Amino acid sequence: RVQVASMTSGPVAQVAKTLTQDELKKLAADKAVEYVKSGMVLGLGTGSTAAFAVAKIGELLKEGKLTNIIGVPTSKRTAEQAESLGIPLSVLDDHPKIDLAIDGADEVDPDLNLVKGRGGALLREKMVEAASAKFVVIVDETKLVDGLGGSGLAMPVEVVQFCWKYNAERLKNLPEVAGCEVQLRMDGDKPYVTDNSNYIIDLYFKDPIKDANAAAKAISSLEGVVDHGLFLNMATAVIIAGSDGVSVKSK
Ligand code: ABF
Repeated sequence: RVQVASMTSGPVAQVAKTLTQDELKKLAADKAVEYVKSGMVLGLGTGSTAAFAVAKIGELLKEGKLTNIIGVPTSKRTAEQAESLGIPLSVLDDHPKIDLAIDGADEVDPDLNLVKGRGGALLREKMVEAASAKFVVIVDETKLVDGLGGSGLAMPVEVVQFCWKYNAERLKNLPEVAGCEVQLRMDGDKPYVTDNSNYIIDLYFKDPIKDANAAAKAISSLEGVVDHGLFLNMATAVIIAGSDGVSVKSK
């Protein structure tokens, strides 16, 4: 739980309000949905924070406060949630231009570069968000890092199933990610399989990645790598909910 202090008027009285991480995620999501206008084609993100945004869009549609929205989901999970809320859905084949995408992230650096994909949906997220005129990221303040890879948590790489061990070894040996540990993502006692029938190899760093652009390029250059969780220069704005309230950072 995170302490949020709000000032009352009069003598210096401070009312401390305690918000859960979920409440912070919802604050960021609701703020992002303020950017949504009727008639927009929307990229719908994946993950617990994005789910709050999808829920809010569904609510506004139901109340008639938003109309003519088309959602392009970034995962099967999000498609199911959106469908259950009555949000009309489409795909990039039919709507290649998206007005606004809203999605969470795992790490945000000071230049608004991101690590995404711990939820396993990185490929569709990247495709949809790259096709979006605006990409608004929603996070609670625990996602802020000084350098990508710095949280010590996984940076995912989606690979084809064929000879994944060979590719895990090649990833580990790339000088651009020197020192990282690699691990096949599991789902119980079986490998985790993405919506695109691929595997995920998670990279763990002891220190932030020195040159994220060089790392992204080197990882992408390996045959059999489908995509990776480095989302560089993609975010238009990042909405951060934290102990000081909600702030919006944009480039
Ligand atoms: C998606 O959801 C992913 O890119 C990221 O891995 C994850 C963040 O999840 P949460 O919002 O649940 O922390 O945005």
